[in-house]
Amino acid sequence: MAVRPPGRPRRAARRRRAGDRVLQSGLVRGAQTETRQEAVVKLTGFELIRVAMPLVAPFRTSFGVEHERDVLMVRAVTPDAHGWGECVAMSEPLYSSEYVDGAADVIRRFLAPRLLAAGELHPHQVCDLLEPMKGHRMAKAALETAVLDAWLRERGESFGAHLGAVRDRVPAGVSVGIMDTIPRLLDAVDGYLAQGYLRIKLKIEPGWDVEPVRAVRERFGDELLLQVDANAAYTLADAATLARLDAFDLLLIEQPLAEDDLRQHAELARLVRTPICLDESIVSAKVAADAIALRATRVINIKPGRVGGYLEARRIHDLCQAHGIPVWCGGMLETGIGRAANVALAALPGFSLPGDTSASDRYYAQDITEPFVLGPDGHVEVPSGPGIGIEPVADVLRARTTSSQWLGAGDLGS
Ligand code: NPQ
Ligand code: MG
Repeated sequence: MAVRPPGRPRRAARRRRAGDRVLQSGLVRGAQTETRQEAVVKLTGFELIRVAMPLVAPFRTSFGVEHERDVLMVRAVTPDAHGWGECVAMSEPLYSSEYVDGAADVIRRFLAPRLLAAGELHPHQVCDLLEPMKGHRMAKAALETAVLDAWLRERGESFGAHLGAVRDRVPAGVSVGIMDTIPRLLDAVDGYLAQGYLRIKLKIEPGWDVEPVRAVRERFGDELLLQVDANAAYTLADAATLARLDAFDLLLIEQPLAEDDLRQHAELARLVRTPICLDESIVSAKVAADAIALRATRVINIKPGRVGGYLEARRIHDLCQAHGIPVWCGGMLETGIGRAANVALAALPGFSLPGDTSASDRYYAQDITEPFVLGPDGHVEVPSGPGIGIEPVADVLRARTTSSQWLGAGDLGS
């Protein structure tokens, strides 16, 4: 398979991306409707807000058990608007190398000052301005999303419209944690199916794989859309165990091996029939192109935070579309702020599988925004208002905030 590197996209993508650079709006919508001034935002500063969100139930994965989500919110402030970005880093570096204190630190010391020093900027310039600083994609994504949201709110355009959404609602799947016993797992899955979820994802680890999958398949039947997620808990030496999952007609096995095991995933793909889907490994469009070329992945889980933002997420979507690779939108236990943007992304045409775009009450008894609800048909609605289309509820945000800090454009150099 000939794979086009992301540095050299098709002509249509190249045109779109060149337009991404600066002043896209003016070029795409007719320059007469918009002056240069209106195509940029002027940043007054950023507010970093730490929020403690208790989970409705402990969530166990192969890397640990979570009881509470420790969330870093970024609020970008301009003279006329503000915008929100939710950082998906966890409190400990268990999913990937990033963690929330580290993200807050790199934003405060290195990333926010670069954006504030730029004065006026177009949101599509954020990525290039932060590019000299290596890594820290989740931190960069939160900043870029906040700036993009502020810019879109100033223009009255929705996140979905800007990204290229083609649907006003998206099918919802749910991620089911590792349980103590199989009967408890069956009860949990039964409850989610009763609520209307259209696809079940079981978290697996060595010792909790073939039997739980068999039990769920036997109890709920062949029609159930079922997949598993190992969060990198296996090695190639486990190929025979993973091949036993072939008997259960899974949609995919998500991230069986380590983040940097691209070649070994390609090897594993030759030993199992179930499609492999990468999550942790796909940290950029460049790696996505490599993984496709190596045949290490047949499906990709796109998480905007993991890849440095929604614009890079869209590039991966475009790349996958060009290569016939189905994508779906992952989740990082986002509050309504991050969920709103994810749901807009999931409305792009290449998202052909249900995502981990569950309703708010999957994770939180009280979300920080008006809750996302699961429609009776198992779909979640894409917000249509300006920007991400939703705001925190002031009282809830206040009650859940554990600390906040203002990073002002005027404070640079101190
Ligand atoms: C995944 N998410 O697809 C992840 C990983 C994950 C919905 O399965 C706190 C913060 C706990 C982030 C647990 C889902 C988490 C987390 C799991 C992310 O791999
Ligand atoms: Mg995953």
